[in-house]
Amino acid sequence: MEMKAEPKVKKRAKQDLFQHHDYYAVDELLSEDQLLAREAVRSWVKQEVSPIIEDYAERAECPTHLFQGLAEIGAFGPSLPAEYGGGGMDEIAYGIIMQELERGDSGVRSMASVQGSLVMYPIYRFGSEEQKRKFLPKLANGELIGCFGLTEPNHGSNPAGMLTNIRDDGDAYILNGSKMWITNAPIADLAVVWAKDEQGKIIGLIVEKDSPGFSAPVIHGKWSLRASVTGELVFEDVRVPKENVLPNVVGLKGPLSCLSKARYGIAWGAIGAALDCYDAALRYAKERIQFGKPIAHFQLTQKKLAEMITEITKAQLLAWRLGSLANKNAATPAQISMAKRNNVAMALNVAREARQIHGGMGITNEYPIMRHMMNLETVITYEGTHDIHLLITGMDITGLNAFS
Ligand code: TGC
Ligand code: FAD
Repeated sequence: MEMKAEPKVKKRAKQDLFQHHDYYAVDELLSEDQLLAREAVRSWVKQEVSPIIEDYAERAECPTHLFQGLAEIGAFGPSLPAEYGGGGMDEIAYGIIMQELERGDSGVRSMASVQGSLVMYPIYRFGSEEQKRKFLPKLANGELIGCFGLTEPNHGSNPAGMLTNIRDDGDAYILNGSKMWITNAPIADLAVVWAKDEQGKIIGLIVEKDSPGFSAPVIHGKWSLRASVTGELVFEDVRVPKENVLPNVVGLKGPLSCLSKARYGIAWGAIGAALDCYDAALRYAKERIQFGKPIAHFQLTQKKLAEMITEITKAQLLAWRLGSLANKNAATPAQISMAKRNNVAMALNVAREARQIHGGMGITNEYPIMRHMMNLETVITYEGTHDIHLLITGMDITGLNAFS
């Protein structure tokens, strides 16, 4: 991708006053490396993201110059092996990095989630050695930007019904179909695309940007995730060399395994958005005077703040425990679903309560609340909707499949 330099527009540099909140001393459960990773990403977010993000979100423009910085702080594939350009860290460090990024903006966390968990991870897990060597280091250092194409216009929650297909043509496959709602699609150099072969089996392909017949138009008009670019992927008789097929997976478990990796990151990420809203609301409540007192003095405001930190604390503990399981390779997809669902819904509720505490000011871009709230409407939908994750839990505990 050709990176745009940060434009020299006059921007209101926002002061980022965020302070961490750790009511149950969860930090005591973290290793020195995990804490160091958190500090590094937090200070990068304060310096590079917070001052510009409201302006980019307002203009509905992706701050593409941040890809380079994200690569430099190791946000792409933090828990993938270092030999392929990953960070070589553990799953909790990966989660914490996502939390800090989403504290800045869900769209910035999305840039990292897609690149690391939905593009690098499938190539690492299902790719050939040649594919790994060719693509992973350049994805890790931000030289190449990738996207992940699973959702279609008529198949969102039910990707098994996908219509995108390939036909054998000697040394290549001919790819036809379309994908919808694809993060980073319009700026990506390559797309990991899931399609059905002539036997109806789902396989993964790496489709490179300049392939004739391949286009990636922008989806305009989003009121959510405005600092992230979303597009379609359109394939009209695109020739994909057979060497670009991911050789080591067949079936829906391929893309769903990538989703498990990314959903795990979102379970942590959402806590970051919630912490930012809570932090702003706590500060505002102590400063804003009504009826001769700070509004924090009133019981109804205290109820809101107390419930917010209670829910954040529960989410922090859920994420930490999930991370401990993931470090032993023992986190099940259903456990990941529970944490993604709970923590994103928690963050959205915290954002709504924080908005109330800010009164009229809460709807302005002087505070991060509305941006987080609008972003979280996407986060509660993508990577499996709130209800789909509930049904995954339902299936896991009853053994009965509500999808069929
Ligand atoms: P089902 O029969 O249940 O499963 C098919 C095969 O997959 C396995 N499996 C998983 N493997 C790993 N991780 C998971 N989370 C898995 N879930 C299922 C399963 O064991 C089975 O394996 P095998 O060996 O028996 O073949 O499949 P189903 O068709 O009944 O679907 C179940 C359902 C509804 C849960 C699934 O389709 C689903 O999760 N739907 C939601 C779709 C979704 O999340 N889409 C996300 C698109 S990507 C995106 O949103 C990126 S946003 C990025 C950003 O900007 O951050
Ligand atoms: P639908 O599946 O049509 O669902 C509509 C409603 O019906 C939801 O409330 C859902 O919960 C409900 N529903 C569906 N089935 C059931 C059921 N069985 N029981 C009860 N209720 C049900 N996808 C990608 O592949 N790659 C990306 O990079 C990507 N990025 C995205 C970025 C953004 C900004 C957005 C908004 C989406 C992105 N997505 C991406 C797509 C996302 O994963 C889908 O939007 C999501 O999976 C839901 O699919 P859908 O929008 O088609 O909704």
